[in-house]
Amino acid sequence: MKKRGQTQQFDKASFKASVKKHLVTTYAQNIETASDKHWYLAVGKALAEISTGNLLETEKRIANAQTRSVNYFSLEFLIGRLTGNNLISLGLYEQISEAVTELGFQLTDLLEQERDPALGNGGLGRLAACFMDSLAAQEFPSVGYGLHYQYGLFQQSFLNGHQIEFPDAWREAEGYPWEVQRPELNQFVGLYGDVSSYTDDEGQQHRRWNPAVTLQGIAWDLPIIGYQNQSVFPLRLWECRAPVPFNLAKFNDGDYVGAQQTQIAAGNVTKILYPNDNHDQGKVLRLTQQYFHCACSIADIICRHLKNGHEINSLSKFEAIQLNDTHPTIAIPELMRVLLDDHQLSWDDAWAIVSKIFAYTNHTLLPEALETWSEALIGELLPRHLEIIFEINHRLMVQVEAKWPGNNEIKRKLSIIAEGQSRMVRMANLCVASTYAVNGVAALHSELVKRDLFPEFDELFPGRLQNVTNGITPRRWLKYCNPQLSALISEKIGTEWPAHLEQLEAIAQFATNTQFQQRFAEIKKQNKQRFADWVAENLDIELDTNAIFDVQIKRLHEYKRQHLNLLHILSLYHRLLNDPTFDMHPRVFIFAAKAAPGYALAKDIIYAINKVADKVNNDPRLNGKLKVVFVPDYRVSLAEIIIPAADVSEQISTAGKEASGTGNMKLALNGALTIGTMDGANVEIREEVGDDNIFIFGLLVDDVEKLKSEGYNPHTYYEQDSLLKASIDLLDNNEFDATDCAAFSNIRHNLLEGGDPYLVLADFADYVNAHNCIDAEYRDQTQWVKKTILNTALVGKFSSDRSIRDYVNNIWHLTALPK
Ligand code: 26M
Repeated sequence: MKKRGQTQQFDKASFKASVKKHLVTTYAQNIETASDKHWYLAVGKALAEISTGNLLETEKRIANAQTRSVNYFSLEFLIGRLTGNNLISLGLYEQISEAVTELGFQLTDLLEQERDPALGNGGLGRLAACFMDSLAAQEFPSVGYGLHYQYGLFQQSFLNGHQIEFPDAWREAEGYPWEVQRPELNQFVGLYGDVSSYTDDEGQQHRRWNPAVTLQGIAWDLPIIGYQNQSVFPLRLWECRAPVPFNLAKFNDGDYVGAQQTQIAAGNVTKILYPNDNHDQGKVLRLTQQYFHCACSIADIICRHLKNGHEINSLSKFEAIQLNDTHPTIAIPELMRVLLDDHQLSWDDAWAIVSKIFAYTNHTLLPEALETWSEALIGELLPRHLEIIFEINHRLMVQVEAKWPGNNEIKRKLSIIAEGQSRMVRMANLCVASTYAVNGVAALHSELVKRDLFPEFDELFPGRLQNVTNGITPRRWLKYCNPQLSALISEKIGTEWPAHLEQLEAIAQFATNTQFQQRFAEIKKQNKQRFADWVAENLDIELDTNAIFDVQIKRLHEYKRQHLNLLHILSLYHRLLNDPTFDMHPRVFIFAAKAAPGYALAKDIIYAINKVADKVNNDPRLNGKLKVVFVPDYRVSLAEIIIPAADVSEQISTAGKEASGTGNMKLALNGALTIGTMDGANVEIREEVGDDNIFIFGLLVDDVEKLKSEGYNPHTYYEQDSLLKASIDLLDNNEFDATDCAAFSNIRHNLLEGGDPYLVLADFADYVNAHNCIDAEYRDQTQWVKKTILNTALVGKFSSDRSIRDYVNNIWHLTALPK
């Protein structure tokens, strides 16, 4: 047998020939005149030849191993650019760089040509991408299932400070070089129609769904390349098309255009990623997307299972399905339907399989984000699935009755169907009732899932509710994005750490070593310079790298409290102008965030920050002490240059609202100190780095609940804190904007008259205080650098490799592929 090495065999001459071949034959370009973009595409295609071969090899190894796989179901995979990262995983970065140089180009320039595949909104989608990377790195058999959106998350730009959105054609005209179609895996999916009964030859009663519409699922695979292990696992994305022949009857009637109607409708299904984040809207097209995803993916899993020679009854022995939030929940009734109606299993046999296959991850407690679908809508689109949901609910209610006889209140709470004006299906309840494991994404969040969201389910199904703390891949979020720091670390502790992040702890011993401190600080400085150069070139703002780079990068949402950050900036502005004794170390406040297009207040906050930025950046009275930069179009590739440049990481959500956060982990890993509330994974970051190396402020979860139940009144804070009053009043006196004050007064109104739902005012004073500590401590560079080193050293727990091992050991029960 051929021995599999750690890294890919490589022949430079044939690689260069392959690049040229793709340039000419795939992209129809002349060698002499082709642009950087076409060279990047050709390099990508030449590399994809290697990964596609390895993908097929890995597929065979999994089939031979006769072992369990996990199928990660997610409506979002925010993978970011693949080429640079894949070169690292293949262990070919240096060699390809050399080959590209010989072809007359700089590899780094070509890598800049790649668009981010933005097939996700934020944390949830990025988590799915990190998990795929860690599954591959540790060679756990796995498939990621998602949608092949034609347009990813909108591109953001600012027009006079206002967010405007453009479609994101991430594949451009040429297609994405890393993806490969798998026509033999294409599927058909039904929708609408009715359900009928029939009796089989043995006198058994069955139900049959007769869909009125059929869609086709086109399978595209993206390679997830294992870190220096040569295994490649698929991220399988489904594109929706109308099946050909489309409407033959109409076609033959001569209605050629009418015959294509269905094609146009089918083309809509995977046209666009919904840009919501932590907010449910209940649109039919979204449910169609969800079902289309689940039907294709379930069918694919069953095909693979049968093709590998297994019985349908052994499905749960070989397959686990992880639901990334409730978005793919319809997979549960879909698998029941297939087992009952297509494979003619009894309910009990089908349920025995289904209830051992699915596990569900909860990512939020926000009520507005908990998905419900109207019973009427599901009944119309998926009539058979609604019947199955009713039956699951009926059996659940029987269990509830047995445990709490006669208790209708608990029945109402746990029921999958919410009673009311129009009856709604609660997807989270369906998940908890049908899966064998439910997990929250950080220790605190998982406790709140048990205590506040599902206490009765926790009693009914003891042990089902668990925790798996999130993580991030150290390959992209340290090795790739911060090459200088990575080299320094490797010099000290060897090169194994990207696959064993807990080893970073060994650099803690250098935290007080003057020479190491100097080198660490020098690298931070250079990373700040790299970002400052980017800002100068793209935004025409000059930044001083001696200033504190204070970073808040995440979706724009009230609960994340970018407006608390803004109020602090206004307080500094106020003090600089009005208090002659006030001194501060220069600061640059860096924001990047997209607002959901329909979220008016979030857009107002963006506008307000932009206007404040315009003013403070150009106000000579401030002596350059205060700068504000709102970087447009936040995306993975931008995070890769901001994160290594950060001194301070803003993680300031209202306690209890941020399930985990993962940007907090990326920033700490790259040596930024966190200013944060006791929320999500901040709690665990504090545990790891120690109280001296993090700035914690604000109300705790229990304080928040107590204050709210006592009747929170933001006015009392406003009246009693003169700095807060001065800062809020700056929102209302045309200081920053003479043309459109509505945005500013909307924010002020939300905080004062709107009841300040996220307790911004209640946390303001403590937040300002924590920032004062940062200012003081930054001035002692020796101490500061020591703390940043300790942050990098002590956050090894937050490798997504560890998260994946937690899933594997406690939920999926997989074994890694043999070497
Ligand atoms: C809902 C309905 C319609 C369309 C889209 C949605 C939707 C999309 C994304 C709802 C929520 C979405 O993502 C939520 C999210 O990103 N949650 C974050 O998950 C991270 C990973 O676990 C956590 O770290 C964050 O704390 C959590 O906010």
